[in-house]
Amino acid sequence: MLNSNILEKALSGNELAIAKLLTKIEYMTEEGIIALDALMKRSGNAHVIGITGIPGSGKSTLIGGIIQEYVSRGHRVGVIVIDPSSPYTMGSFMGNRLRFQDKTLLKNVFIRSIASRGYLGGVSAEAIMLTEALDGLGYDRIIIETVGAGQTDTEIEKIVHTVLVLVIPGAGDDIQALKAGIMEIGDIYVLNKYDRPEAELTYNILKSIINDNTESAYEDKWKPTIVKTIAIKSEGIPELVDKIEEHRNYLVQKDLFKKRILDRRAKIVELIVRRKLEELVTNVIKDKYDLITSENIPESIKKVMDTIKELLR
Ligand SMILES: Nc1nc2c(ncn2[C@@H]2O[C@H](COP(=O)(O)OP(=O)(O)O)[C@@H](O)[C@H]2O)c(=O)[nH]1
Ligand SMILES: [Mg+2]
Repeated sequence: MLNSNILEKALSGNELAIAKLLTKIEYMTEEGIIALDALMKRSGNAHVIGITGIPGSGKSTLIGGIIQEYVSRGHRVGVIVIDPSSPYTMGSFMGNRLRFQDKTLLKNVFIRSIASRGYLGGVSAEAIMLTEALDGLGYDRIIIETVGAGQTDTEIEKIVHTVLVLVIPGAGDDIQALKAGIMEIGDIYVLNKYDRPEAELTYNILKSIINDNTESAYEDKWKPTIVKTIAIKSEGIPELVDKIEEHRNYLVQKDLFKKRILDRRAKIVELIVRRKLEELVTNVIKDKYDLITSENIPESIKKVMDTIKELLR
């Protein structure tokens, strides 16, 4: 049973309660699933933003700026960082400005980092469940930072409303990826580190690639744009947030806002079922190892499948 106290506390903004609740949800405990169900009845309002780009391109620094901009505009921001290596704290987003000690920020921002669990750059069931939870808890702008690795990072577009692709000056690989159409997923391309020497050249290349990629595809479709930023100096952030809001309005107008939410919920079901099936296969193989004969592969497959079907009945 779920201790309803913790849910109430979380809903009233108690940071510790939120952290505990999210852990239960992330690990799919019985209480966690009940809490998620309760929160999902309240979710469906948040605008979800995915940020991808190669390591070191400035995603976290940029998110720090976006957080401040959104909070100053009266929003509550939830951040989910999918990173296999480094755990993030509020401090790492706010740099050395120490603005994170600001009470308003603390009250209106929640940051959670989760391990990627092998889904490099992709989305996991955990990421989507935490998105639903933060949405249900009243965070109305949610940012997901993924470790972008070009080709592997194409799942994110299915669960977020707006995809930001970070590009940095002189990043030949990024530009090649764009040319190959691999990174066509961006709604907004952020050319960060605009203080770098090759910035303008990269901007021009990026602009022509984006125009080539999308020119024919328009009619009334969203036209991807480029925003120049210098995240370490918080330059270009208000313009970027304006663009995100413009994209949000576009989605609402085209009836796509709710559709993305329904897609992400369908994705949760899919991911959890896949996870459970995978566990089942692992267990059957382990428990019924004698079903497997190395001489007859088709027969072994059939036996294992039959056992699984039996268990599912
Ligand atoms: N010159 C410059 N450096 C930046 C800018 N934005 C971020 N950085 C630096 O780039 C490095 C990587 O930033 P980080 O936000 O951790 O990148 P992430 O790995 O994409 O999350 C850090 O040392 C930042 O200070 C920028 O606009 N200009
Ligand atoms: Mg980062």
